[in-house]
Amino acid sequence: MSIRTVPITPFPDQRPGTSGLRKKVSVFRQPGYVEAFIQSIFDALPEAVGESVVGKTLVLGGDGRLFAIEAAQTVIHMAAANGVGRLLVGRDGLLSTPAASGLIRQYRAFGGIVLSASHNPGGPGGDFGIKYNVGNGGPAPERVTEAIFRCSQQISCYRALEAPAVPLDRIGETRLGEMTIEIVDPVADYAALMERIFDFDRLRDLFRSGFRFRFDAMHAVTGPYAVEIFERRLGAPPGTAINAEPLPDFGGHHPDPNPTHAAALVAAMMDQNGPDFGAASDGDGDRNMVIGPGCVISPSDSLAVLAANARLVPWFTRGLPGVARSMPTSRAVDAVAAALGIACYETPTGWKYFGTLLDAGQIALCGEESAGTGSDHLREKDGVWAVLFWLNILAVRREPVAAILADHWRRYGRHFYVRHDYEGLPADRAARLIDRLRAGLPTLPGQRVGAFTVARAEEFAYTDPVDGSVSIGQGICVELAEAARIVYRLSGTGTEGATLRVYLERFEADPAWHGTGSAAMLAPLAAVAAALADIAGMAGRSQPSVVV
Ligand code: VG1
Ligand code: CO
Repeated sequence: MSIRTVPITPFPDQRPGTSGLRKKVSVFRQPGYVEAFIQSIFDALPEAVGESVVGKTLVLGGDGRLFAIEAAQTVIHMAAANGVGRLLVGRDGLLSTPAASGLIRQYRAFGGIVLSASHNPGGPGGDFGIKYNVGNGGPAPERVTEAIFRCSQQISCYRALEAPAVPLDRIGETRLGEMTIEIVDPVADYAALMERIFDFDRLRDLFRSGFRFRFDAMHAVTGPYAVEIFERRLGAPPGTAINAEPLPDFGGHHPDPNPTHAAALVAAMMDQNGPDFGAASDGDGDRNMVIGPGCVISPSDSLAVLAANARLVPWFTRGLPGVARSMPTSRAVDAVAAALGIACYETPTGWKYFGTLLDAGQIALCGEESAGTGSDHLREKDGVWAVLFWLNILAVRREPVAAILADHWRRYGRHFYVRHDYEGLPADRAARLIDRLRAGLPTLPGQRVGAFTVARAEEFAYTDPVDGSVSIGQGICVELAEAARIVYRLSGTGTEGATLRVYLERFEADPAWHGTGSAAMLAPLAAVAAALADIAGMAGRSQPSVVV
């Protein structure tokens, strides 16, 4: 076995986005592309986090999508050549993103590499991705991802061990050169952690009482987790987890748990004789969609309900020190925090911004409007955990989901919410649209737009309250005097052109309105949002391509 040092020229497009580097599978398949990025991670760490990987433990896993096995072998051979001491790998290369985060923490690893493009589609025409997580188990902060990008632009060679592929299908230890490889059960440690967080006895009672639950794993990574936890440990009937076998192309579907892509689950939940509770998660298992009979729960509302009911869960019996949400997420959780008298932080989009607050103990629960919810139990959003949180609440309260929601809105008011995505825009046009909005910000306050008056208009910038790091250009916010808000930002996870996201929110205290649909309540605001940004003129679109 010998270490090869292979000359390579930089790829210009290796800047990580909102959550790692995501590109088409065909881009990742270019000779040397994966190698250049992985070597850049190893090269960046001494400067970015103060230590190299030499002699350290790393965690490796992914969502099993097409190209994951090839990429895992590349990472393994490069880790050995770069001096990694021990590599913990999920069996068959599988680890959900939250499980990887948990393993990094549990084994005090130096960091981890997650091979996934998360909620992006997979398969030959789909996407692949690589994400680096640091020692707290969370996504590398901006400082680290920028250092990785800088290294990728200066790279001249990578190192890899010349050796045959390492079998990943059997639990246990092997060696590759000087490196120890430990193949671990991807589910066991994660399931044990969930048992420490939630009231499993009560959950078993719930299922014994005949409670009907359906979990759609969308042929992505959470299938084995769902079968083990919901069916084997909690006694939900076999078949509770559907589409539970991870497939490289997610069965041809898009593993994004929203009403559009999980339409069959939504249809089942709208049926008179449907289950009592439904849920789904995404490619790498960090997102969740939760849904009751006849009612889809918006992720922003879900975060607020979890905050309000946190004490029902053993992990949180002493209450929450504080909560956080990403900026475009609705302010439903702010209302709960205010009532509880705890802090509520507003961070830029992306889980990496919650890490310092969680580490400092300033928050214990956080979430994003994009169906991500998580807590201080690890440092990623966590789909199966969020579903267990809801089940735990339902097991204690024994009320229908719709009643819990209605009660929540009566108490805190309802934040009507919707997101409009305009996908596949030419990048230059999308950038011009944002530039134009930015340029117009100073003139907006006081202006009358439709039935609304602009109260404040700004581009969101964030100073991390723990480490003082500053992130700018995080979205255009237009605050309206009528308890409403519009946010515009460009996606940082897409791989085709640009995606404009328009987030619409409007608060209503009066319960008489709470039963009205979001679309109807937000239609006037949507019209104003489209007009203010001149989406038709600037982007040539009269309708969003996705509404969630
Ligand atoms: C999107 C979401 C963001 C989320 C990110 C990663 O980013 O808006 O809230 O953290 O995806 O989620 P963007 O930049 O496309 O809006 V996942 O489950 O794809 O890791
Ligand atoms: Co994800």
